[in-house]
Amino acid sequence: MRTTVGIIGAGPAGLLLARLLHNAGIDSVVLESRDRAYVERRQRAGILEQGTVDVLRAAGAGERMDREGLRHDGIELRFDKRRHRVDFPALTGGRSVMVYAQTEVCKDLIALQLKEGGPLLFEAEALAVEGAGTDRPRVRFRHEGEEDVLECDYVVGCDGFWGVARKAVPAEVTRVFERTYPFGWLGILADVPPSHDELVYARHDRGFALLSMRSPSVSRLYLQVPEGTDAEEWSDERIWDELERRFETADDWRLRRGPITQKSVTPMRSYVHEPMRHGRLFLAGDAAHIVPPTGAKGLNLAVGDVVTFARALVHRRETGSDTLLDAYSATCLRRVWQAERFSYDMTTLLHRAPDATPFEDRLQLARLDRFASSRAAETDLAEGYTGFPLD
Ligand code: RFL
Ligand code: PHB
Repeated sequence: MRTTVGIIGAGPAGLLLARLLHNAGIDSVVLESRDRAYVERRQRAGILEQGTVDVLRAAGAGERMDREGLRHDGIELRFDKRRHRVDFPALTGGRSVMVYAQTEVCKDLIALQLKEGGPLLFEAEALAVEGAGTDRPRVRFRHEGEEDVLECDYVVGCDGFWGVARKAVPAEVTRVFERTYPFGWLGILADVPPSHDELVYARHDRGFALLSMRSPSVSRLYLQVPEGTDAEEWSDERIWDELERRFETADDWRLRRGPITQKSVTPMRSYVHEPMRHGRLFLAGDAAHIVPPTGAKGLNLAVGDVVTFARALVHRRETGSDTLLDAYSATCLRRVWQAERFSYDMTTLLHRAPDATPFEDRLQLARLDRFASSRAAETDLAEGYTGFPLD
């Protein structure tokens, strides 16, 4: 098999890249190790930045998002039983975010790719990227029990944190920057209308809690839990009781309970692999970097990376110049590090470390109180949350 761009992974990064290349008349093949149902059901992100929404629309993948997605103009910060709303458009000159689940973004992009785009092979596992430093990189993969080779002009590793593409970057040119956190998130989906019309980020002495949603009738909620927690240790009643405690307010706000349909625990990590390119191998999305989910940045960063790659390749086709491809890693990393900073700040602002001292607790409350008293502090948060520009 031969193609211009070999794409490993059909998460948001790989699927959107295939779509952007198709629209530019550049052929690609996508290899995805899992089956279609698995990819379409994997519960993850829920928030799309303004820039991501614009990219999906321009790519012709925004039709259902515009019908079913929920535009959100703010979030609520909850601490000390107080509530403070951050108004995004007022602070950022009109920017907002969209609640539209990653599962739905993937479903829309898969349907488009199968209908109009190049090959998208499910249950096709990349085994290794070879010849990244040459003009003819190859992906060795296994599909339907047979080993095969995909020969490419470029390979883009969109295969997530556990993928194989990153391994093809030689250790001597690689630098990894990493931080793990001593807690994780227990996430649930529940068949109950969201208890608030915007997301609620709550800081509590017992730990962080987040109220999010998937639709007007489905709630998505998260609880900070100790690292290594087994979701089965948490009965439904225990989850609701704990959420109720952490979201408690001084007014008459009430948490609605309903049947829990899914339950899982996610570890938290910050991770950056530099550089994001080696020869003709490019890394995009979680394959190159991870942020803790508190800032809702992971999917949006993946989108930024593949837009940057697609632009650079189109530029090369139009001008013969490699300048933008050569700048790929540095261009992406600037934005990545801003998202790393923002996600780290949001995480340390809202979570309670197991060894937190009373001094640190007070500092957290003081940091939160700044948002309620300083427009400059609020503006910084609103700019970070609604997203850093692609350019
Ligand atoms: P993905 O989605 O992990 O997709 C990688 C794909 O590659 C496949 N793969 C392989 N295919 C072939 N051969 C191999 N050897 C392969 N190895 C792996 C995998 O099966 C998979 O299909 O990476 P991508 O595309 O870079 O997308 C990144 C996002 O998924 C991720 O950053 C976000 O989900 C992070 N995230 C959030 N991001 C946001 O922007 N907003 C949010 O609100 C948000 N909330 C979240 C999140 C992540 C969470 N978890 C579970 C980590 C909430 C949670 C709880
Ligand atoms: C989600 O809805 O899954 C979600 C929303 C906001 C976050 C993280 C996850 O910060």
